[in-house]
Amino acid sequence: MGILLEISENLQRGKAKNVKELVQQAVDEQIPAEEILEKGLLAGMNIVGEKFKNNQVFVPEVLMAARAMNVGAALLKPLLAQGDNVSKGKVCIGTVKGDLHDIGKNLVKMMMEGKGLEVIDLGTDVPAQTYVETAIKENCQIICCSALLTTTMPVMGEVVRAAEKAGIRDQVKIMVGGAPVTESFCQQIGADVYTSDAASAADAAVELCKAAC
Ligand code: B1M
Repeated sequence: MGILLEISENLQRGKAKNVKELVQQAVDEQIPAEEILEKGLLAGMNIVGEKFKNNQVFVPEVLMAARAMNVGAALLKPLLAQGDNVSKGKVCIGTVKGDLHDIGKNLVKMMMEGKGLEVIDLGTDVPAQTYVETAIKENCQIICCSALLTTTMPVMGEVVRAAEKAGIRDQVKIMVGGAPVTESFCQQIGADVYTSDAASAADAAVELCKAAC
């Protein structure tokens, strides 16, 4: 069995210790970190997601898989985050109010840090006002919102409106993403940029910061 498949299968079984060892082995074998992430960890998480949807696995199994995913991703972090130390811009990021999913948000953060952006992590369950207050206090060029639930996506619209109300909408860009979010939803709520994955979110954020300077 290929090592990436082994990572995926151990992640699906929530075997964090095995995942950690296998990811380290893959790194030692010089497999690129992006490939280990995509074809090992994320491939396994996608299968868990499908099984969760079909009631073949339940919350405890998903939590164990998520833990294994985080352990593996933490090992890859220094390899994915190889940007220089000069800050290319400042961003605050969080998963919106009512939503506790943080794996994708953490990946976006990791990729952004890798591109040299300074990232303030607001965590999960973040109210619209907190994004805006942080952007003002910390002088962020971008607010980044992640949502994984169709029921929490509307909070992203609240963030746009809160930024307008605070009078900072022309000074801050708002980026949105997460599995149920789409380009048309982004346009509908008046956000600036939607990207479907963490790597393109980081690229887009760097471009937005360049344009803002
Ligand atoms: Co949840 N869950 N979950 N869950 N969970 C989903 C999202 C779901 C699709 C599963 C399903 O039914 N198929 C479903 C949502 C359905 C819907 O809204 N229509 C669902 C549900 C229903 C729930 C609960 C309500 C279940 C319950 O309790 N009955 C509950 C809600 C809790 C809450 O948030 N209030 C719940 C709970 C959980 C766990 C706690 C068990 C766990 C989360 C653990 C954690 O995050 N620490 C969990 C998980 C793990 C999932 C699935 C299986 C995997 C999500 C994930 O991490 N994917 C998920 C099924 C699925 O998505 N297929 C599911 C991997 C991650 C890397 O992808 O986050 O999409 P993602 O991020 C991607 C891109 O989207 C993008 O970059 C990332 C990688 O490139 N991206 C951005 C993300 N944010 C971005 C921001 C950007 C740009 C790109 O710019 C700012």
